[in-house]
Amino acid sequence: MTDYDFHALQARWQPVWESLDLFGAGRPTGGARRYLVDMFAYPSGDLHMGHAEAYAIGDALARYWFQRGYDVLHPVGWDAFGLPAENAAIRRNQHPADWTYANIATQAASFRRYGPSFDWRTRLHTSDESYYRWTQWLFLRFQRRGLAYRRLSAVNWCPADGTVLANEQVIAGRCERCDTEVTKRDLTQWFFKITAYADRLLDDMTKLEGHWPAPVLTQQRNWIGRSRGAYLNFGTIEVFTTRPDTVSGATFLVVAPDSALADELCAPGQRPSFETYRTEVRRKSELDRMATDRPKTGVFLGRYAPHPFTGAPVPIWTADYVLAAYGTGAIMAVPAHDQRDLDFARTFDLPVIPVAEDVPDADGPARDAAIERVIAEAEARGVGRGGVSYRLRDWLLSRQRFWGCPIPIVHCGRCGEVPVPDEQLPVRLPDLRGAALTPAGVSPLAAARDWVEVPCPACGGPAERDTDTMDTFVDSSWYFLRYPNPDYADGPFDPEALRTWLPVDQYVGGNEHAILHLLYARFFTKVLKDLGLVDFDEPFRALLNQGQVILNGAAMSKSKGNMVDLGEQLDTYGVDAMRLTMLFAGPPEDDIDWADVSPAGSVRFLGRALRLAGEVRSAPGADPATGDQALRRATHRLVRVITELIEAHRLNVAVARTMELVNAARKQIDDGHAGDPAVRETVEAVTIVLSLFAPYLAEEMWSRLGHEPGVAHAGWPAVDPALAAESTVVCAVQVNGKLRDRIEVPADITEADLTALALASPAAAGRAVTRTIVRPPKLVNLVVQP
Ligand code: ANZ
Ligand code: ZN
Repeated sequence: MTDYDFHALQARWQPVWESLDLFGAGRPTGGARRYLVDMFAYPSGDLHMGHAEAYAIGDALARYWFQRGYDVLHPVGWDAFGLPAENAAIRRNQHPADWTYANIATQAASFRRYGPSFDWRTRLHTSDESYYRWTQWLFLRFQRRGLAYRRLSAVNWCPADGTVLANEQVIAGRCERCDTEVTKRDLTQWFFKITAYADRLLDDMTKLEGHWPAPVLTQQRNWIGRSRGAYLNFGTIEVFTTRPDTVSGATFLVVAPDSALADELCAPGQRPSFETYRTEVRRKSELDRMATDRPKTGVFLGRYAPHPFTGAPVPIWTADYVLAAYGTGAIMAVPAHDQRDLDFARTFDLPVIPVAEDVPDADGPARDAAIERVIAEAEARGVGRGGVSYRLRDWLLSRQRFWGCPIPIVHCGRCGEVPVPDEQLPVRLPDLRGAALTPAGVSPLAAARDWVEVPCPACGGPAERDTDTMDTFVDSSWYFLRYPNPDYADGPFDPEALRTWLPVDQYVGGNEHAILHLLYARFFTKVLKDLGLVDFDEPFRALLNQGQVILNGAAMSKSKGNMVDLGEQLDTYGVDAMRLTMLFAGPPEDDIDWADVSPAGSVRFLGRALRLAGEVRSAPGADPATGDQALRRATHRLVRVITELIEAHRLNVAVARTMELVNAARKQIDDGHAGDPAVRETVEAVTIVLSLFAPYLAEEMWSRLGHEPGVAHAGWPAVDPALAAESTVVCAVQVNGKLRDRIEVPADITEADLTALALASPAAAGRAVTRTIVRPPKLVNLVVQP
């Protein structure tokens, strides 16, 4: 019934495409440009279903831009450093580099089969020396500006694995790998001072409004968490409160148990119970501590502080529901207004005093006025000030792990932290193998003594390299800047190429990156702007979050054993049917349940489309104007609609409309009109539209239609507005109020188009029109000099 052999098509066209170098963007023509970035892949194993979906979406958009004649940059690269690769390699007794580059080779081969419109010259791997050299260079620019600094910090610690864990590796308070309860440990760590950019990260989001998914913007706002309120002094203890208007109801203070303040304040008699409590608290995750429904626990510290307005002694407690890292790490408790404070007061029998001039919590304006009054009074008395607090913390970037970018700092007993000079970059990873890679409490790099011990770059004395590596989110915070010229040797990115391509017009990726990666990339861009290295302050103009591919309502995971293997699916249904299924399943943002879709149905549809191409009997270039007008109107209307749908990223509906086009052509052929040039027009339009969704098949159709290979650049089908109009109406053309002509116009014609048509009509010929009165679509009155 069909001769659709997708394996044969893939084998035929893949080498042709490679030889034609269809998507090289190295040579922009000077026309309008579009830069599309798919979030780059993490090389753990082969490509999976999630990649197939994301890249089908990104590629459809990139190919659309190619067809519209833009200069398009659609790059490819790998986020190649990182902990999962390191762990997987250690488990397999392999070196992380060997494991990672083997996976990259596998994924690259899979990409070539999948056929995205990548410019392979952009290819980069963040673990290459030629890349991480510049990650280090950038780190040093941040450090010089005071935006990278070191301080003691409590980190997640897995006692069983003897290693520090990233927050993402702590699942419900336990180590993701061995399920041991995670504790806190104090280590000196590197941080990026992202908090210095909190306001700009928040305020610049107005530029992204309407171009980024609203939930992502909301999540970023909440993550940054700017609260307005006041800092009030209870003696030497400063608290942050969003409700200074309730200060008269403050009956006790609570200090975070893991703060230095609690430790300082604790009276000698209370120390044993305080320390026992603190040990307990350190085992708990922040999330647990913040949960409102937990029974309240805490310890009296044996001290009092004076109330800022009355001077009355207020008892100081410590309790886990106050976090060290938010506000000042200390609160005034107002049990009459705050539920957690009330629960605590009831548990420990502390007084509850209603606020005198009781402000209804819900009455915004009255409350705001009361807040302003109290702030003014506190400022007048010198016991406080209005201020803001942020939930955002500085970005902890040190990792005590091997497979990452080494931190280019040397520690010297005499000179302190000394940056490695630029000309000595990159600081290469030491050549460690086998057991030396296994983390054991300190970074594995510390074991490479001949690597660690170096002369101080400043004084030449004995010194040691920093043995931490950087969080992989550092690598991914700037890769999109290097893509346009990944071989650039004079800096992290080529300023000329940057001017050509940046910022990114469309970023495509999963919403697991709604916060960290996207926030970090935005932060980097702003710092680079301040350093004068780029001239824009938002990296991604538009963002599309594709959904996930799930199965029977559940996320696919190795541990659940419900993975659908992409390779097997591609073997069974072919690349094009897989891509089409991904796009047709629903809006790009929605999850796709693989149990609900039909790749076999996609195969059948593609087979029907292919058959059309073999049946067209008119010659290439035949004038469709002589063909069936009803088919032409259907075609132009559908192409117009498909264009609008693609522009709006409603790819699933665009696929559905393409199916209608196929049906329309089919009917005309079945009615015996295979030689009608209008049929060719329709089938060519189908082919070009399908080149976005099913490129191998489209190339084959294009060839059967008698064209040279390279359907990717055939050019988007031109829409004739008259044919594409939903319907036409007859418009009266009057001259000085008298009917002179009737013209057929699209029912939805614009005022400008109708004016132009009327002025070109015979009724206007040779007359000096002084004014036009246009009532689209039915009436035009031309006012002329008598
Ligand atoms: C007194 C008060 C009365 C408060 C009241 C709230 C309601 P957001 O909006 O999230 O910024 N708080 C301050 N620092 C804290 C910390 N380190 N750990 C836990 N809670 C802390 O929350 C600000 C409010 O959270 C602050 O205002 C403080 O409690 C508490 F009717 O002060 B409030
Ligand atoms: Zn020195």
